[in-house]
Amino acid sequence: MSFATDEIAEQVRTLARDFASRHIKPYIMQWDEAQTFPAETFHEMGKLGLMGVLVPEVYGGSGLNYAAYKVVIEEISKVCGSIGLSLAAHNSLCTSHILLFGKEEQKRKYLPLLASGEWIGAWGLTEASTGSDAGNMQCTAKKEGNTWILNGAKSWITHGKSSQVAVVIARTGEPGTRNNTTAFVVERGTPGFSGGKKENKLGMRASETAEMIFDNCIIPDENRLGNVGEGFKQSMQVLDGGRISIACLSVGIAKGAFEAAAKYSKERRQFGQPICNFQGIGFKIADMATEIDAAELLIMRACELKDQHKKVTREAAMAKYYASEVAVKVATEAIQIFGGNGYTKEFPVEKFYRDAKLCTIGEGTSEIQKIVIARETLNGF
Ligand code: COS
Repeated sequence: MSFATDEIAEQVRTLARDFASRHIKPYIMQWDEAQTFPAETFHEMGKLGLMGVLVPEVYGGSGLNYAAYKVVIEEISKVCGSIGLSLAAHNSLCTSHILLFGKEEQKRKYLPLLASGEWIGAWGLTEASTGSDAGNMQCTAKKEGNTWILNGAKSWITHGKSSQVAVVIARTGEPGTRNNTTAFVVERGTPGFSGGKKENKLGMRASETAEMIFDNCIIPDENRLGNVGEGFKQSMQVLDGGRISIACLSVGIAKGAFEAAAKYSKERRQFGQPICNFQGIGFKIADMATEIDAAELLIMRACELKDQHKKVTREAAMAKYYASEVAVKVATEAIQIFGGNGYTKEFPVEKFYRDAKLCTIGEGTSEIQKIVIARETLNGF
């Protein structure tokens, strides 16, 4: 396994890096303080092809592979975790669900709007009482003639208020089995569909997280994604890709924090010399660099398998678990290297620290990843 990326991925890196430095970096603290979700920034990223990285060109996307997608999420997240998170959720959850399980007409209708960034997507699996136990959801869809009537609420949804379209997974059978949920596409403006409470969060504050509420929301059967009863299994497959995204987001945050801390350790002087000369700091730098590289290697393996259309459940869970824990650790050490300065909003690392924590929770906690890794590993014996 090598760190070499192909020419296309390098071009994408330059594009994403340039966009992040000109259109994201100057505003991150302002957005963070006010919890502003900068929808316009996503429309602009759409014009550059960053909102449909994995979508084939025939549906208006960039038609790139996971290796290039990794670079996009990482470069944006190095500058701002919030924007990286929203970009990842849009690409890998809502858009990927339609790409993986939509009928041809559904793909032709929705993917060009999502890939161009004209529409921002949301994905509704989680509910207030069912986070890790996602299969136990309470939101229902009842068939009436050629329509479905949705009732219930989804919680912790990225773009729950600002999205123009959402993929929603609802119970279509009796509780207690994993074959009783179905996925639907719900457009904003459909009567009975509204955005609810917006969360006030520790980090990732410029990425909107909100409830989606369904009150006798009537959807045509043509908006059903795949077969009745497949919602949970589809979601698990979507999350295999989503977890790679969160791993990329994590490594982006870790690299952002690391680069800031490494530079600072060479500039900051104590006892008459730069603090990087002290072994206490050097050992931290060594651990941070090694763990970031290890996380990146796990991600590259998962991306390679995904690009080969192989099952990636175990490798995606490993990459997500390890990279997210590394992000928290690296951001914590970065603050330690910055000392008192790192604890203030004058320096960049406190934001990396707050943003990083989400990565060990969203799209399956570290504990859920360990369950998945253990099960998949033991299956081989
Ligand atoms: N790919 C394809 N199929 C999968 C799969 C995957 N990655 N994971 C599970 N399935 C299938 C199983 O094979 C099983 O199929 P059968 O009924 O045909 O045997 C079915 O789905 C049910 O799987 P399982 O029995 O493992 O379901 P559990 O309820 O035990 O759930 C965990 C397993 C805990 C792994 C799952 O609920 C999970 O990932 N929870 C976290 C959800 C999450 O990440 N939420 C955050 C979303 S934030 S956007």
